[in-house]
Amino acid sequence: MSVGSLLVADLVIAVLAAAGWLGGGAASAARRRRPALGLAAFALLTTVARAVTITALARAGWWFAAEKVLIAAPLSVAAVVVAGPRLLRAPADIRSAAVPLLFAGYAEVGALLVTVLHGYPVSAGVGLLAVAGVVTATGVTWRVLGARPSGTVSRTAVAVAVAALVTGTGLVVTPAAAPAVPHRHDDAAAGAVGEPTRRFTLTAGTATVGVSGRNVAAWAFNGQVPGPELTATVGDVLEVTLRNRDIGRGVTLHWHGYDVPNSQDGVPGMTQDAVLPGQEFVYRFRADQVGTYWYHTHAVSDVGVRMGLYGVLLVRPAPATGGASASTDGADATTATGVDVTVPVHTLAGVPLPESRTEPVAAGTPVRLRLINTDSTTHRYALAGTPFRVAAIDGYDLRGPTPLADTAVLIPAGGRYDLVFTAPATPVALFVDGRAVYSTGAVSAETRAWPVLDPLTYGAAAPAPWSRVDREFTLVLDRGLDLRGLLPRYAHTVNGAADPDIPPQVVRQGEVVGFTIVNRSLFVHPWHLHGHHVLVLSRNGRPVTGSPLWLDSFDVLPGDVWKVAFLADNPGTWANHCHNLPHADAGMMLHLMYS
Ligand SMILES: [Cu+2]
Repeated sequence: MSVGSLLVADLVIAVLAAAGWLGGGAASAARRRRPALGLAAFALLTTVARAVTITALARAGWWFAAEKVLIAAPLSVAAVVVAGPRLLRAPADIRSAAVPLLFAGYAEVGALLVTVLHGYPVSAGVGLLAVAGVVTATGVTWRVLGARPSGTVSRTAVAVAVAALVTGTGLVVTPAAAPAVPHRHDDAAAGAVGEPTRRFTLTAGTATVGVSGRNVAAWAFNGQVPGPELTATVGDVLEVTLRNRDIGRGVTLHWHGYDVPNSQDGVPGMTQDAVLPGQEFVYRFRADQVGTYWYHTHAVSDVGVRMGLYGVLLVRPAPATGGASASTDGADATTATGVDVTVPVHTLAGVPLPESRTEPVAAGTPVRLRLINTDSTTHRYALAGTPFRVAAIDGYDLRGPTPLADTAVLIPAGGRYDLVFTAPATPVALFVDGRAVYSTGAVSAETRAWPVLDPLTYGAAAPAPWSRVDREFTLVLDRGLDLRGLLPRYAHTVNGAADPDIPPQVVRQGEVVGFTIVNRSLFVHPWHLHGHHVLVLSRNGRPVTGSPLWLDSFDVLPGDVWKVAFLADNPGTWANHCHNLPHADAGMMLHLMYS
């Protein structure tokens, strides 16, 4: 069973146990003997069964089980010890079992709330608050049901509840060390990248665009969705003037996957101010990474990108100068003579983009399909009718990619895969989530049952460029109640905190920095570090056995533990966040800073 499934199973069992005890308690209070005994027996079994899921989660990693071992398990033991004997005795007056059964229910609910509202890391304060809640609810129940606890029991219960409440609240509200405020990094060197050789102007504005025969309201660059495709040759200096016509909440340009100087990274409030209506901002950087990238606004990005403020950035290798060009691994579809197709996938007002297109390609032509996922969730791509290779992921060529056939690829939010093949005499079609978006002729293929490529085992291995890690961080992804803002919110959290209260990660230039990313939530989190590509070391304890993988976007599934590392070689203050943009907006964003 995967850790993700275990997390779900544990949650379901905990809910069933709580419901069983509460239902049994309510039935016994109503003197309904059979349902009371039945529900309580069910609750007893599920409570005991939970020991199995908690133990399994603890074995998978302490992050997954900390609060379950330290808070849920003791509360469950208390529930079984208090309610179990009553149940076994099956008293003649079933109502006498109501308070113990309800106590067990409150204990299970308390533990459940700790997991759902607080999660990781566990704290004594939260444990005490849970105890206070359980004792208080039991005391109130006792009075309401007219039972007569002895004076000593009453006084003890009140004392325990008050002490736990006061201590727990104190521990929970005591502010942690306030994170340093990310500072503006004015990178004076950014203007020194040379004379511009590729100039573009992107004007952001509200627009009505036609998609699939419908007119939809969008936010567009130069009136089109996606925005203009920006192309360059490696070594060019790009100068992109961003103008905002009428996007009231402001816009910026973030070069997704492009490790630009910090001042050009386009994160409002960190590297620049948002460009407001009537304003402009000029980005300038050298195109020193070959490959498939994209740009998008980073101002109110969950809305802005969804509404259409994105486009493709394509940097081609320098043309070969005389003689045979040195072929690199996987680059068998040379773009100079072949067909080069960009497929930026997006969902605009519920309509999937791009629209389907068919273009015949002569047999023998090298084809490169540049698949780009600009949505906030994973898409599944399947190329039917030809063997192919994955030449590059996130702009970086893979080493020794082998031919694949009848195999799908999953691309995380923000990610890019370049597929290459030589056009056969028969038609080829690319399906995205079962929909044909590009084809060279009519193809009928059922691709849904195809296996999915695991990039961690694909291609030829090579030794890591470093044998050391100078600094390590662990990011535990979860959900939790965030009470620090103006309004309480159910945030997506990192190490129990939500933006802007997540302490920044501080590194020094030249260090090799290791990250462990743990997902103990039930959501997929596509992780995205700005300004750097990370080298994947392992996933769920299994090291990478294929080509080195340099990623800027990778899906951390529920229950996953990824270990990655990067070289701190691009000074500044960088966003480090989930690229499911509503998640980032709901707190899952922190900062990487150079000291
Ligand atoms: Cu997320």
